[in-house]
Amino acid sequence: MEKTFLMVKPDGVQRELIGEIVSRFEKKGFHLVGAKLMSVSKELAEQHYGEHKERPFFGELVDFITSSPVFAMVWQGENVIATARQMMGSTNPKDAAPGTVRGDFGVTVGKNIIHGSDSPESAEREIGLFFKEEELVEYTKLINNWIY
Ligand code: YYY
Ligand code: MG
Repeated sequence: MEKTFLMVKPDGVQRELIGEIVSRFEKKGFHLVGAKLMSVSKELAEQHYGEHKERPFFGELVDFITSSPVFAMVWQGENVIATARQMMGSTNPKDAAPGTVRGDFGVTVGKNIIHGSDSPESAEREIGLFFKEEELVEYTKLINNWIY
């Protein structure tokens, strides 16, 4: 089953939105298989956001993501990568639809609450950056029989 990497960013943690965000993905029917509250080092931030290295906002993005703890997660489910992106909403909260995390809680692009992998390749890369294999669990959730 497909897996994705989601992260409540420092603004979401400081604003006490971890529970709200986890709850949305749980209620949707996705399956949490890894999670931790952690600080992001400068090295990890630069690797994670490597695709944006040349963008003007890169320095601020790295400073922001390392400024306070994040809540890193791995979620599993059918089509979870694309569906989680829809549930997050557009990158800029001003364009994000109501009902999405960024649409409901964000105001500005620099503080948009949540990160989510944008493709199967990013998901594999980002899960590998943030989690060791032994930090992910496999378990049966009986409710899955009522989802699939
Ligand atoms: O994948 P997603 O987070 O929706 O957007 P990206 O284009 O990958 O950008 C990563 C991150 O960078 C974004 O969540 C906020 C920040 N950012 C910014 O501060 N200013 C921009 N003009 C674009 C992105
Ligand atoms: Mg992205």
